[in-house]
Amino acid sequence: MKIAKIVIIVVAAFFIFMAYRGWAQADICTDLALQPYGGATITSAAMVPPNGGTPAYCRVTATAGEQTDIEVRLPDNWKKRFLHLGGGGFDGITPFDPTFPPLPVEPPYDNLLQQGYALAGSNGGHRATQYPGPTFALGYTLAQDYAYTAIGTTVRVAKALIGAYYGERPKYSYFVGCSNGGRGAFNAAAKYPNWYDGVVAASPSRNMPGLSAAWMQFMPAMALTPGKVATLYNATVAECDALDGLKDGIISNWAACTFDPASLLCKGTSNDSCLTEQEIAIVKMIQSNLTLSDGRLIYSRTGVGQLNWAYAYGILGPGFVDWLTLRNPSYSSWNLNQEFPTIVEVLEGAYACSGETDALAKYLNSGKKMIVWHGSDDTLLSHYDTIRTFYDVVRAAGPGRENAQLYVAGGVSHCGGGPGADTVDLVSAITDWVEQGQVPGRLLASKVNPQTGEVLFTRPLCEYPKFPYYIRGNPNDAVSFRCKNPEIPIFY
Ligand SMILES: [Ca+2]
Repeated sequence: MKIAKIVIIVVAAFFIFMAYRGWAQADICTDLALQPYGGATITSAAMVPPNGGTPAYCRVTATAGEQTDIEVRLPDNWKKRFLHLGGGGFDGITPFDPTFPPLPVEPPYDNLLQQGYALAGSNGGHRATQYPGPTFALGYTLAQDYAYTAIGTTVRVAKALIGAYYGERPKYSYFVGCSNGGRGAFNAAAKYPNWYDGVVAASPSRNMPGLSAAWMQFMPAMALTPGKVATLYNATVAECDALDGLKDGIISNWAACTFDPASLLCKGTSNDSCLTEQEIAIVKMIQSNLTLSDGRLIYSRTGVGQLNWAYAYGILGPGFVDWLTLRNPSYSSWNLNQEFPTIVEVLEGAYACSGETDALAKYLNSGKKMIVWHGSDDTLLSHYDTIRTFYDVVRAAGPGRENAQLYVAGGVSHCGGGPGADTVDLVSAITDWVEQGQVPGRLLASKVNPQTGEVLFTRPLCEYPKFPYYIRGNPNDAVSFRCKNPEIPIFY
């Protein structure tokens, strides 16, 4: 009887303590709105109650500089981890915006909160509601924030809030992003190396001068009908699919694929099942390295998925060249050799848009980690260029090479999609590398039904230059494949 009473008192005391702790933590959360942190004005701070497996978290919104909007989520079960989420495209919304697409290389935010990561992200320095598309680029400060400084602002604010809320700084800090957010990952490592331990750059737009020029050059491809683009894609798959040992609609051994678009030349009248000589020339141009008249390579050839989003060149090329570089929206006399020095001077010189090779090499040599991932069916950016520029960095890094890992996902489009296995948890991969010293090697990727969440098939994600080669057994199971080197690996 006496023991039972003591147990009841202890249990009651425990619950009172837990409730008090909850209230106290809620007070600490709302108190964050009372003063600025990291130079930002806190616009709201409130607890979000637990929901299913997602722990309660303190949700903070802040604004800094001209238009940098920041959101930070601080979970109750914090494991001393900080994860900075990159943006995308021309930015203008935070990665927490409901219209921001989920990334296949990271688990959903609720899962990340469950795993004890404090999350943060920004709108990249401007509000899309006021500045849609590239229109922000005419403002120097907004353009500079987009180039990279919004990253520094966000990490400063997030770490100050983390310090105030938990009473200590994060032990491990990461950055993950895709496309423009992949460029952000390189900039995080290059410009703010002391703030991060590991970064994940997915489908990155790091080579901003090269890709801006490429999109301008590629604009004639906008004339190709979707039917002709599909004919080209399907003919390439028909010829190259089995080079990886399995006809599954995925070209995993893309390095060995030498499909010649000239084989699709129209015999009679042009229709969607063939290409004219002029169209073949456009395709060959897009699938060749882009060079200046002096022979200098500025953007590597593109993969088989490149033409699928050709319509976007007309927004992206002028966005980065007319608006951001030349600051002249009505510019119309594009000339590659004439404009390229200006593009480099503005995007790399003035704005420092691209993570610098020497700074990235230094980051790697200090023991910090980097994972780079790109789909071989990317619809906007060249995985060949990502490979080429990755090797620029690791060659410069020397012994720091061991701290960088590259993956090319066969048949995957821009930041996911396409026939290939696009879903892979690179946040866990970088975390295990940083916190446990577990070097990421062969990883497990899957193709998931976006409606039902059902796993349709799995594939190994092999460390570059290896690709998944089918051996035997269930073609939907990754164990039926081994990671194999192509006969002629592409390193540049
Ligand atoms: Ca195949």
